[in-house]
Amino acid sequence: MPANLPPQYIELEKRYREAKEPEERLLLLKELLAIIPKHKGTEKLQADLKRKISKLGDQLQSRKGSGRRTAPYRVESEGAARVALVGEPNSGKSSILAALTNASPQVASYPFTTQLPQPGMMPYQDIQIQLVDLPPICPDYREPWIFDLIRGSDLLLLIVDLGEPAVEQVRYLLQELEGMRIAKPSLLVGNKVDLDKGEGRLLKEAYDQSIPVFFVSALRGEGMDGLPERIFLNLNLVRVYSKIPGKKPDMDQPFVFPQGTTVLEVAMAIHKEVAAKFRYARIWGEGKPEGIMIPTDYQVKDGDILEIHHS
Ligand SMILES: Nc1nc2c(ncn2[C@@H]2O[C@H](COP(=O)(O)OP(=O)(O)OP(=O)(O)O)[C@@H](O)[C@H]2O)c(=O)[nH]1
Ligand SMILES: [Mg+2]
Repeated sequence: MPANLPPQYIELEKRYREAKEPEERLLLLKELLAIIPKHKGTEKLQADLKRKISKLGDQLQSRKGSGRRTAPYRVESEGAARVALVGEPNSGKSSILAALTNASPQVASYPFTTQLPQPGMMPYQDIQIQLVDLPPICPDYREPWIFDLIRGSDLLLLIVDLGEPAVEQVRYLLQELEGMRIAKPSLLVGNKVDLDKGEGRLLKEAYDQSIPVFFVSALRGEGMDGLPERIFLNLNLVRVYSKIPGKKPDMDQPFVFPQGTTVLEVAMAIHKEVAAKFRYARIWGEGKPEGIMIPTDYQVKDGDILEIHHS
């Protein structure tokens, strides 16, 4: 083995040798190829990796019941919305997932710790929002399924390490997303603010006009308390509570809709039959007279209590 391989490579190779599942071995091989220094001295090794990748890829392809191959990459949707955690290796994606949700992903000081998508549920007041931790985005390592999951999300958290050049990380992430034709509402999360020596300021100067920037330390908890609210506000959702005429409203389980949803669409979502027989609706909400009648094209607001009358 050439003597000039970086420690991450050695570490990753050790994990490759220990890995048993072929799917995991294939991922690790691809990651090895992604991080191996590209120069003359490693050409033989690079070719070797490519050969192994192609062989293992073929083996997996030809396996019976190939559903097994894709299953680990699928994530069931749950909760009011899906938020994807996107960032370069080691930026702290998994640490943020662990801090905000019930999930306990693997966190480690070496890159490429996360290899499969890992969902977790983040409570925000009376709703749950799904966060999906992903493997890192980095050159030469573009698994299509990672971008499929990003595409299927409602919001992206672009997570950068403030201990490293931060503007460059964002530029790179945005370039990768654009390359995959992905344009999604995003928040910029400058993590490891405890290690920040001025990168945060540069990040704000460069991006705050276009993408809201927040600083946190997943490790120390700094700024983490405010993150669920930031996420909720940027999802542009409204929570609506239903009330049966003559009864108290059900304040336990809100219905969640995108901003701009009309009262008729709410009725439709609650029950098609209700919508068909819709007569009128009353509303209890901030700044409105109690129980005022509203037109069917009224756009519901966060916190509205709706009483739908039907025939
Ligand atoms: N100082 C400091 N270290 C942090 C912070 N957040 C995470 N780390 C450390 O950074 C390293 C990487 O954290 P992970 O959460 O595994 O990063 P990741 O982005 O999921 O990494 P990959 O899965 O490899 O892409 C770990 O050693 C964490 O303990 C932070 O706010 N401050
Ligand atoms: Mg991770």
